[in-house]
Amino acid sequence: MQQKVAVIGLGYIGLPTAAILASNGVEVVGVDVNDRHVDAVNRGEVPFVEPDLGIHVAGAVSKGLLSAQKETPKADVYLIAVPTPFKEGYEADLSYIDAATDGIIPQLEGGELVILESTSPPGATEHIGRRILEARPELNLSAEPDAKTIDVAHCPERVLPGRVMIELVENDRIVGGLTAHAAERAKELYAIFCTADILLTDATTAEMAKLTENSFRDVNIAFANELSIISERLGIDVFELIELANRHPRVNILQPGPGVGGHCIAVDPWFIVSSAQDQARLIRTAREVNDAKPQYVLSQVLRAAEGVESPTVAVLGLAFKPDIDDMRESPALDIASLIGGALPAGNILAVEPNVAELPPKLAELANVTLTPLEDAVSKADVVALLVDHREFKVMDTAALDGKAVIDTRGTWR
Ligand code: SAJ
Repeated sequence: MQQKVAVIGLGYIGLPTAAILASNGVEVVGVDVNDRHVDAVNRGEVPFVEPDLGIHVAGAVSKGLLSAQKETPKADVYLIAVPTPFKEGYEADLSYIDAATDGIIPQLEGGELVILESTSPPGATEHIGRRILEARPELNLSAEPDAKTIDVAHCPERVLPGRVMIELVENDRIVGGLTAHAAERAKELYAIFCTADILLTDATTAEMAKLTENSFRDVNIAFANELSIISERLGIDVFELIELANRHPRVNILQPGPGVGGHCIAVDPWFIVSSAQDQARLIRTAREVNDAKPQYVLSQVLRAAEGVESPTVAVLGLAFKPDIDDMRESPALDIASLIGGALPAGNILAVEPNVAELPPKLAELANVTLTPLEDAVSKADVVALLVDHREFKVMDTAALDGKAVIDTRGTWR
């Protein structure tokens, strides 16, 4: 049967998913509150940077299989891909999910499938089910479907920004249904474009699986970050230490850095912590260790600048990871701003090859300027490498001679 799919939220996850479904012949309507996203998609364009996404969007729009609008239409399948930030106290903010659900509710007739893709705290999928029934008591979520049944499932996204179009097809998927029937139906939808295994479970396990993946990384990076601080105290090179320890067949430590950024790994573990406050001790501590790293890097910079009257500090990289312009939750950005605040008489030269102007957080500091790499390094007393962008990896390190260098990523060793 030909299905019509409505994808709510045309961001980093929703738009690629809408485009890949449409590229596979499914009729897809994208829904977004943002005019800029709606207009861009209807012109066949992508409002952000993601390799190969443009070709898929342009192709699907020109074939009439993908369009975008602000109102939620009637559809057979609704796929929710909206943000889940956290509120004060690290509790998940479900208001975008609620707004998306409220847009879907009036369109339901019975027989539809609603899938939540957004990374969510345990219980969010059940919450959607309850919200639907509260507004429409004539519908049901029965495991033995009838004409008035709504199937609800969670299928968390797990794609790495920069590799989304590849990983959407090649990564295994986890589908958790409120009922086995809902999970089976969601699996059929993902099987249209996903060539890897699609594993079925219940909704809460699927929610936790996603949070667990990102927490695993966070805990492992926290271990590496703690080792980096211990190593400095012991006067040894943490990167050599990890390289050597990783030669053990069952050891695989990740890399230390200036902290953990992005909208996923730095956020998702808090959803586990806030749903099991007393039990999630290691996960909470890992978050705290990683969140404390920017302050530690600031203290390294201040120590290196000690004794210089108006120190010039080159800060290399502002993004949250290499070769992108994304500064969400970026520790590098925090560090640059901490240094700017701590050295009012200093001259902070921020180098970020992926942007044309400083973000507001730094633009408001009079002593911080966006500076080309060579210029910044040659003028600096202290050079702090915060992101391993390709430009920094290939630069001539002879330019660093005589300067105090803080290489948080081990790029120049
Ligand atoms: N980082 C380190 N050391 C490392 C690895 C990463 O300090 O050894 C830092 C990075 O510098 C960055 C942060 O961690 O600041 C996160 O970067 P990342 O590249 O590891 O991950 P994200 O946030 O871009 O994407 C993650 C992915 N999750 C996992 O690898 C388990 C991706 O698959 C998820 O889909 C995504 O989160 C998400 O949307 O949840």
